Amino acid sequence: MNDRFLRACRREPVDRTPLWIMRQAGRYLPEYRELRAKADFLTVCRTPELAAEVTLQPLRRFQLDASIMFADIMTPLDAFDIAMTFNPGPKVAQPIRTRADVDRLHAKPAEEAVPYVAETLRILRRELDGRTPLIGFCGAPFTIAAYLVQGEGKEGFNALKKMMFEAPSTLEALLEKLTLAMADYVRLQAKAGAQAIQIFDSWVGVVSPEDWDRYVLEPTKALVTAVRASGVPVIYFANGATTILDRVAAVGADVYGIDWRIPLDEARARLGGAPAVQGNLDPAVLLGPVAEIERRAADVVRRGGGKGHIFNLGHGIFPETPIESVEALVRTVRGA
Ligand code: 1CP
Repeated sequence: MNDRFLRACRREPVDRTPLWIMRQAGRYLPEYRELRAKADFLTVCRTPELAAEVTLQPLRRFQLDASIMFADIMTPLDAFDIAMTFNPGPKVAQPIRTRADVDRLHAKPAEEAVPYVAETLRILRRELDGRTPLIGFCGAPFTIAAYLVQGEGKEGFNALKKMMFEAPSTLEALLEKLTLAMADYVRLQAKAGAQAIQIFDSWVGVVSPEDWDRYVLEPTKALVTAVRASGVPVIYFANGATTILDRVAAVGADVYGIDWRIPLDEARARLGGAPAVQGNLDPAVLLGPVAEIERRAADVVRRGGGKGHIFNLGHGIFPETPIESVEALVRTVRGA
């Protein structure tokens, strides 16, 4: 059984630094593109056999130390019956803009809304058979709210910011509902076999420290607490939040995902030294030559300091990444 990743989450000694790649299943893989030519994105997410197949694709090519179930951060919003399309990112048919919009949201239990996610996880545990641990995930309340209010991924998220300053209690009410729904969703995942949960806060970098304190800290902490109560370690990835890492550390995660905008050893010091870290190679390095990939990846391994470090990119892998770059990366991290 390969348990390097789980041992690193717990800061136990490992024989070498474990490695997985954010968005490791997806568009940079020709076999993913081939499957997607036959089935649209939501169909893949909602069909357990297809979602499990896509999850396993990168494992067949690369010697990675963790698998992450295939879904999207917007998947659990099926509990609220929120209509959306993907092109390629999520687009919400009717963005949430008013107090009445928030009050209308009633979540079904995750078990009823997204049984296919639980089934995907059960298939994967069986298929993986201990080859790698299986990671489940969800979006952080703030990042999900950003998509719901803005309606899509957009630089700055001004519609969300407008709500923040114009109607703070509306945003707080939305965050509260999302926190409960995500907690229910991660409990379902842990019960179905997820061995760790990563919380993606991809857009939290847009907030000021004052707004972090008011809108991000409590909902995130509550979600982290819910994950830990279900018995699995939690990774919190706060993208773009390197300037407020002291605040980030207060959410109480087991592992902190670090983007590439800060040296990893510095990040660990700013987090107070204790927790495990995950990261943090700039994903764009994989668009460069092999020699540079090797040099930069080895530097990340060195700064990670071995114990309590999980190697990853500082954000998701780009769709245009050459396969040979990923091969060079995996070779370097395994041999370093
Ligand atoms: O066309 C396609 O095939 C769809 C592209 C795609 C894929 C492959 C989307 C739409 N989502 C996914 C899968 C996905 N999304 C995974 C599983 C893959 C893996 O990690 O192996 C995960 C973990 C996510 C999570 C996700 N979705 C995040 C958080 C991670 C991050 O990169 O910050 C975010 C922000 C999203 C939103 C989203 N969904 C899809 C896209 C292209 C995006 C981001 C861009 C946007 O908002 O427009």
